[in-house]
Amino acid sequence: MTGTLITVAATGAEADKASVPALPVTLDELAETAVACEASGAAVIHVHIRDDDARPTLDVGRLKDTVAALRAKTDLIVQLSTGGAVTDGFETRLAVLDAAPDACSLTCGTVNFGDDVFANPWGFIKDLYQLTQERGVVPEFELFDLGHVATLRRLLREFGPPAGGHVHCDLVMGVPGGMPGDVPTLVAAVAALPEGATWSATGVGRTTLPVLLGALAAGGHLRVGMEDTLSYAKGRPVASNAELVQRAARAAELAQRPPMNTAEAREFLGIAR
Ligand code: KMH
Ligand code: ZN
Repeated sequence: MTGTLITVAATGAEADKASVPALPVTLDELAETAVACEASGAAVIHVHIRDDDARPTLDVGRLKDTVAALRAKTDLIVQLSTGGAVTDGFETRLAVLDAAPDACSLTCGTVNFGDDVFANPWGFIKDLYQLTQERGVVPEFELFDLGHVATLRRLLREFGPPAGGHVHCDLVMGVPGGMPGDVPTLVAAVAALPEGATWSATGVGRTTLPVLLGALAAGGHLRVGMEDTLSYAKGRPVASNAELVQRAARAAELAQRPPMNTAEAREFLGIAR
């Protein structure tokens, strides 16, 4: 049994700064969050950025500045979102790799996303996957539904292993329209993964704790953060990403699988520094 890889998804594309003042939206806020989360046990940061009006953007210049700032201030693995917001087009999402991150998310299928649709058709998925291979950016396969595992298997069959050589997935559970965030579904999704794949799980909203505890019990890794969770407990808003990382780290310690440090995480994911 290995230690626990903790990823912090600090901002996301959906929450509104006016309603969630603790959300990190500027580069300074993000860097400050990143430093606190690394000190609390995170090894990976999953990054969405915002523009000057705190709206989601995939502007490549800003993404480059973000990668540089996070590298200057932390040793965290910088994983840029290629999912962006539901309104982002495919070309814009492919261009995220121009910012040369260590890693990126790669969602393995379309999913209903509340009242919206998060579009990931096969043509886009395979173009993005091949680009990660060309650029040496390590993908994390985001699975919002069980059917996404079939597409992951197809990618590996048709195009071979990812950059870094290791398949690591993230089960994104509890999105309205995706797979539910409960233990039976978690067990079914893990059983469907390709041989040798490792996985993290994240439960959105009120599925946060069942998914966190189920993932630890089943030998998985954790993604936490304000992209997915805005209530720490009933009636108590999340005060910072760091407190979510601290709670995950405490649970991992309790499970006797303490958080991996960044060097261990790089080795685990096949990411060179
Ligand atoms: N914001 C969602 C539409 C990712 O980062 O790759 C997509 C998302 C997945 O957050
Ligand atoms: Zn994301």
